[in-house]
Amino acid sequence: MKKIKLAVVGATGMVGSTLLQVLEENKFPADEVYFFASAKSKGKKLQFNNKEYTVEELTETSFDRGIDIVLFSAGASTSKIYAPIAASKGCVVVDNSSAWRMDPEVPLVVPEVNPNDVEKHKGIIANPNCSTIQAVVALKPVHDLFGIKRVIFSTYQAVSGAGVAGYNDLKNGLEGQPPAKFPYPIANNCLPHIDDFLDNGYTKEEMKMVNETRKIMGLPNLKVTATTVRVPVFDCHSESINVECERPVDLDLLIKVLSESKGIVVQDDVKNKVYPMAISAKGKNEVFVGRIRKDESVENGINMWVVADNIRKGAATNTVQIAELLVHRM
Ligand code: 25A
Ligand code: L14
Repeated sequence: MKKIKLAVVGATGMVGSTLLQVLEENKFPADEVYFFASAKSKGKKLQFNNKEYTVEELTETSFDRGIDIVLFSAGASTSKIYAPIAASKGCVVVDNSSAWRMDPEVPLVVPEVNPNDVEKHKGIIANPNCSTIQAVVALKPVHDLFGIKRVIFSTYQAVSGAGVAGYNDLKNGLEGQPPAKFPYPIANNCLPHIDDFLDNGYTKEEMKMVNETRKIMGLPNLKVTATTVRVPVFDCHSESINVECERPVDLDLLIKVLSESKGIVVQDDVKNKVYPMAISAKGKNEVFVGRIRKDESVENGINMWVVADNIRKGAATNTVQIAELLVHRM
């Protein structure tokens, strides 16, 4: 196989450090690795595969060394500037930010759903929003079996989605301190407000779920709506997903197919109080699905409860899986 030179931008962040862990765990076949972050982290030491690396400051010349794949997790403003520079130097960028996701030239990929879209890249591939990734992993088997017609997402999102600052707001808030990142206390509270509000009354996070679900699933006209809520949980997003299908639903068949789907673990045994929970999904790469039942208020309706580690499958794990798809095609 070709020798791979890999770089990580934003290596010191919450997502970046998990990227390093997942790369190690998956034995990603990199022969050379480089780590970049902002000037603030320049010179910081990182351990990777039992070797010490020094973090470099990201600059316009960072990629002038024959790098094959760059994983970006440094926020949208950094990606807007530096991803095209990396691509122009011959790198393939896998970008974790919201900067490029809806660009028609940029594939938006969840390997369990649309793996072949990676082949359409022109230098940049986008990693979807965390809430969207776990949702489409669960929706794909439903769509293949019964055809999805309308989807309603209601999310219960962890503070780790907002990075170190979000984490600190919950930790400090539980000790009575005022928030620094969120507009109101998150301790003992639920905030129906993730990312900025738009003119249509929805938040950007809600519209990411709507638009990215359509793009990843290749269903541009899918009827879909979302309410996204920040809850006082450190790690893992939980979601209630209500689906109306085209065809009659066979629940036993659905549960069988979900159980056999790659990347999904079904936890659905309510008699024994078995259902997905944030505390059990933490640190895992899979999407956990349970409370699978009919919505009897409509024809062909289903309700599901879907939980995943937002920093793993919602960010780092999905990014590494995209990079693995690229390596297999090199
Ligand atoms: O705009 P977006 O796309 O919506 O993304 C906004 C934010 O979302 C996170 C990410 O935060 C990003 O900043 N994010 C991105 N994709 C995500 C996803 N899929 C996602 N969250 C969830 N799901 P993050 O904390 O994960 O990562 C921040 C990293 O970005 C580096 N960075 C920032 N600007 C950069 C840059 N790198 C290069 N060039 C730039 N211009 C940033 O590096 C970090 O690695 P750093 O050097 O700024 O951070 C150094 C160290 O400081 C610690 N730290 C930061 N804040 C605090 C802190 N420690 C204590 N308290 C703090 N308040 C960091 O942990 C790091 O060790
Ligand atoms: O668009 O604050 O990927 O929980 C994911 C985490 C946006 C913010 C993205 C959060 C980010 C979101």
